[in-house]
Amino acid sequence: MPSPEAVPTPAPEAVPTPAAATPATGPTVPPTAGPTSAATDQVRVQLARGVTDGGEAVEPGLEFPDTTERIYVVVEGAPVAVEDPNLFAHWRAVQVEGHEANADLDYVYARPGSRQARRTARGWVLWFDGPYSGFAPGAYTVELRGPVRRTIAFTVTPAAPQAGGAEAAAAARGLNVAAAALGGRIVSVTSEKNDASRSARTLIDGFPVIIDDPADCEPSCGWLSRERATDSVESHRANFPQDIVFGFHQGRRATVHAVVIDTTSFQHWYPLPFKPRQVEVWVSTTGPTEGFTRVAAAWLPARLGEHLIAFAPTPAAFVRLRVLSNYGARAVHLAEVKVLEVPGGPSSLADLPKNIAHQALGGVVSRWSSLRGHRQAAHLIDGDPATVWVSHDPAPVELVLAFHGDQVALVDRLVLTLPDERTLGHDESWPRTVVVEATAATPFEGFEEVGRFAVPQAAGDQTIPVNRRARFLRLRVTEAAEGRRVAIGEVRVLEGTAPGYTSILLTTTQELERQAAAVPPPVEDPAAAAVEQEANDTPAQANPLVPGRRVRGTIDPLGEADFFTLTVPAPTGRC
Ligand SMILES: [Ca+2]
Ligand SMILES: [Ca+2]
Repeated sequence: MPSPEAVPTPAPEAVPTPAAATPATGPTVPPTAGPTSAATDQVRVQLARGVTDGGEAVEPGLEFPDTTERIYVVVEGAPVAVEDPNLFAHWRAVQVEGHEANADLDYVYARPGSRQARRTARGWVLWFDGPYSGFAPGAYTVELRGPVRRTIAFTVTPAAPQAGGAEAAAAARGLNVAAAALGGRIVSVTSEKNDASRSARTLIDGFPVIIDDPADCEPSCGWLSRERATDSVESHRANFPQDIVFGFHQGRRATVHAVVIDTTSFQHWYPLPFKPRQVEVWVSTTGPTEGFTRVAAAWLPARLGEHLIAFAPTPAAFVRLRVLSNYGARAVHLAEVKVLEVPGGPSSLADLPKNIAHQALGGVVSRWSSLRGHRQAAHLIDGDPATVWVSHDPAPVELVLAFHGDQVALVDRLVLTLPDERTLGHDESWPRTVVVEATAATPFEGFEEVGRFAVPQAAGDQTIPVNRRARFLRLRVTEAAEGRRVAIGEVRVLEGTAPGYTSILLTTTQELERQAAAVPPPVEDPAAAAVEQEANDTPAQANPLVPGRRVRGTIDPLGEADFFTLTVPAPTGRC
């Protein structure tokens, strides 16, 4: 649970305000069509946020903020002022965030001894505490059945602004100072399912999920809170708030202006009911458990993907994300959280060498010439020197690296981490001579040599100066111990700085998408490409493939299979 620190009063504009009260005289809702008895016409029914001991509605209305914890149906007048009126209320979510249309929520009976109804001097009061998710925004009805037959429609409106969607998040700019690859860290969390694949740590590793087995959500599945203790609504709500506190590189302050929350799940794991509904962002410049002020409150629609919570630029040494509710599941799940520094001004990370090859910062190994089984190329850029890439073949072997959105980056230097000698297999060795090349074109063309380097033969970091702009960087290991495979623990590419140069990490996803869309499609030479001939849906109908000639096919309808055939001549000599 959160520490019992002094919590500042929420900003007035974010405090839920009750909806305007309906006048307390006259029927709130006209009786539904159909025959009604004279006695029923004397009945008054109101919805309200409260009720007095005497049975009078408090703050009656037909519109309630989504912070409302209970809604009352206040029924006054004959014939309900009897011991057991056989009256019941059917609560329904007509069109409500996080629910199917017309979802049944609850039936409440007005009977002596009911936990959700009581008799008053004026009639009966029935109430509903909402589903686990609470009263999420949307349109509801409550239908009274029995001696009083009414359908009352009411709405629930958000008390806080709606978070921006995926497009707004894609346009948000700023270094993600919470990213572990940029020195960010989890300072504290009120609960986590485990300290590995479902920990708060997985919120800052750069990906919604990281899996190494398509059937299992490991090793990074996003943060999962503890589960509610029991399945009562009270127990569910007692599981909140859940707080995660983020800190930055070397405990520094940053001026921040947005938090991006990614609710993506792995396959069907942790579906929408696990996602947060109401959240708040708090910042502190004094300590991880004190001095927090709230800078934003928002509600998140029940959708997978990124949500943006923007706020006025504010200095922060600690950012606390507070989850006030979810969409009803027994725990809360989040995949990734970014805290964005205000761009354009002095950066808290100005002096931090940024490893733009790191997979969490958009780096990729776009080509490799040789790979030994499970010693993946991704091991080169995962930030962990202990995970090692090993080539399948002896030198020469080569790798091509690319950076965030295939942008041209100013590369200051390249750092190879040579694995500890004791961890090398008997047939593995360090690179001895490497050639570094750069291109602004494609992973296949335009490479110019940056230099040829003798790699000092010692475990640990070996630095190679580059000082060159590159869209793709090729590392050719031209020499290693004879007959042995090449092993490298990590390749870091450190971004340079220069007047007029802006870090490629500041380019937004939206800008990358626009740049990609602006690239004209390649001009097709009709003579250079064959077009598939339908039907080719079975091996017997397979189209021939001609070496050196492209073929264009269409998958239509989705899910169909197209077959092609290739003739491989028999070997003519000894292998
Ligand atoms: Ca993650
Ligand atoms: Ca590694």
